[in-house]
Amino acid sequence: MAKHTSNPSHNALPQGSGGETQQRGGCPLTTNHGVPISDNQNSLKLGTRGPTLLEDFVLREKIFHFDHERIPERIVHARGTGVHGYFECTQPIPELTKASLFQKKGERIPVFCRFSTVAGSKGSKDTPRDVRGFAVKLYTNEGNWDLVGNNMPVFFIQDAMKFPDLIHAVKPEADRGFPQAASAHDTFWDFVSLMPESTHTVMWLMSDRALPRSFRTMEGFGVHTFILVNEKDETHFVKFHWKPKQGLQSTLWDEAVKISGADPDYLRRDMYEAIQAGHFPEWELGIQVFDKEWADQQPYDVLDATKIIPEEDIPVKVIGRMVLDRYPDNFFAETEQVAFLPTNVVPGIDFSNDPLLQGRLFSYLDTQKSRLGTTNFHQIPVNAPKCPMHNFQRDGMMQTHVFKGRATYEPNSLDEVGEETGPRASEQGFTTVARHDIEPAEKLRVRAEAFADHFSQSRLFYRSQTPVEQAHIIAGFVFELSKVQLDHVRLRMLGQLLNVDKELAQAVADGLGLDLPAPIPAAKEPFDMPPSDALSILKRGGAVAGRCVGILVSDGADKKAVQQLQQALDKAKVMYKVVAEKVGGVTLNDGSHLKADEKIDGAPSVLFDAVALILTPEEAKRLAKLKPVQDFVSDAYNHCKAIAHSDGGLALLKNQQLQPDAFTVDINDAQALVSKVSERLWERVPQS
Ligand code: HDE
Repeated sequence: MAKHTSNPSHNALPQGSGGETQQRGGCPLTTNHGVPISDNQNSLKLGTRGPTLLEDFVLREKIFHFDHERIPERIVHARGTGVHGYFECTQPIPELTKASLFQKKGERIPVFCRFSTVAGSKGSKDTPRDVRGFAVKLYTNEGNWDLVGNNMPVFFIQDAMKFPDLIHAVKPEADRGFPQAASAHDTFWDFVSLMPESTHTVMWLMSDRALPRSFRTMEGFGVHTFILVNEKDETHFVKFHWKPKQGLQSTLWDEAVKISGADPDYLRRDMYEAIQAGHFPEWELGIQVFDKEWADQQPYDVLDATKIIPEEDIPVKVIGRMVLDRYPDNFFAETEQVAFLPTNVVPGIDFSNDPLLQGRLFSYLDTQKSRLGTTNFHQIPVNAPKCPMHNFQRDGMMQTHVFKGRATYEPNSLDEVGEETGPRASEQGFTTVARHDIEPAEKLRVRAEAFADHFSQSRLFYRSQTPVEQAHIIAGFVFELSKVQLDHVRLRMLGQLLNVDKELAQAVADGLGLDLPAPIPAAKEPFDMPPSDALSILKRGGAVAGRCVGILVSDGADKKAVQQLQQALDKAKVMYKVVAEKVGGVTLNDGSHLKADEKIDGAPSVLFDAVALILTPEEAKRLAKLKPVQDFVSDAYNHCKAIAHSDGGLALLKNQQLQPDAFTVDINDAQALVSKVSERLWERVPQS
């Protein structure tokens, strides 16, 4: 029999559920309708061992709600992590735009930012080779502006018409349901090898940009050309850039593969831990501004989303900064339910005629209705504007506003009898700017001639990379095409690569053990553009603060060395985790106890930017026999990371036949480790 507990008095109950989200300790447990519950352990049965009764509304409500906890995942970008923060205007640009967020230096507005992978399901890993979403909702005082971008400045296709085909090709193959979160399969390469316009973005996808070390070390791009409109209705074209203060950094493919086994949540955990530790990631918002006359002189079309504007041609002007400083309180309510809409623009920002952007303007509103189930998704707190919002839209599923009065239409004259009339459109409101550059034309289902050059910028990207990065791109192509089982697809892709760079195509063919086919004729002959350093990660580098070091310790490790290292890391704002054979920790040489954060096989060195090996020679000898210890050391070395070592640590390296070099430093020189935390010694491993 259920034990009877006395019900709390109704006066103590929280106010009706609507806004009540605080789960106070000790407050009465109730049903969704506010009825206090006395027993949350047992269902209502006939006798002690009899069948459960249908009348048990407490059980049925609980199970009913549980059964419906999931909502459809996003059709793309299903896996992501969101963070709150703020945007601050650092350089007002009233001459370019009337958008309120760019008018006053120092003015801050809240933002919500969601980072994502594209192809994988919600439960897939964080570190596949993939484009990353970089979507920012800026809650301005004239409505929400959503800058729904990616970590690559170009896209696979030029026209929205091809988006479902692209996504069908990259998602798990329709008959077999795999591979998950991977582009290394027949259908993806079949599609892109038939779509020369994809080549430029495929170059980015094969590069280290597709393997970010952290969401914090990625750039963000609005991709499309947008339009800025000032008070006088003058217009300028604009491209938006987010530049990370943390610098750029990626992982190696071998690391990414191992990370996905060790910690499938690597990127979201990294963001969570950095924010918990007070290392708030920051990006500068930059703009490339140009006018129609300039655009008309370029050898590519600025409305073509497969093209960049080299930063050497139009420098990026910094106008603001974004700081992310608060992890959501509730993943589902915020990160899962956030709905980004490229149609969310504010007065002062307008759309260009980019045919990919134009298609997106339909898609996002449409998808939110099917994903969130109601046209009232804008009322979900993370989606609601933080400025006043009034209109005559009413009712619908899950309506949470209780509108007063009977003014649900406009015009009305209800004020004449003393009633509220409701809101009115104002001249200050959003107006689509008149564009005089669009000539009257026929309706045509065509692709503009100016979109025809698919290879010049693919070549520009490849030739702007360092030799190390070029080697990674070649290895990326070789790996992916090795997973393709259709010979004709491999050959066709090699034929496309010949249009990009002959040496690249030859190296990929060599890696596959294939002869080069004849080139596939290009729609427009590519030409050479001057290399752009901004396209390389390694030419730009990363910052030390916010990185993470793994400190492997053994019993008897020198306390002074451990402390000195910890102090140096703290001073440089570098995070660290203590790793030991057992999670209980170790006894240091002064008899004190050092608790471990991780057990060695739960924290392989792929999870860290650099490592320290603080072991006694005796313990090093014993631990060298353990596979996770061997991997910890050899992976750190082969992934070209800095390694600080005690004598025992050095013995571990030698035991693995690893030669000391400029990036293996004495543990007593903690500063040497700190200075190398965001770098790699590429000479350690031959890159081809
Ligand atoms: Fe998206 N995209 N997309 N996309 N996209 C979605 O909207 C779509 C494109 C991007 O964290 C979906 O709410 C079409 C380019 C991000 O919630 C969907 C086309 C760029 C996110 C959709 C594109 C993006 C999405 C799925 C071609 C970079 C995640 C769920 C016309 C500029 C936002 C959703 C988040 C999400 C459609 C192309 C970025 C289906 C039709 C180009 C970052 O509406």
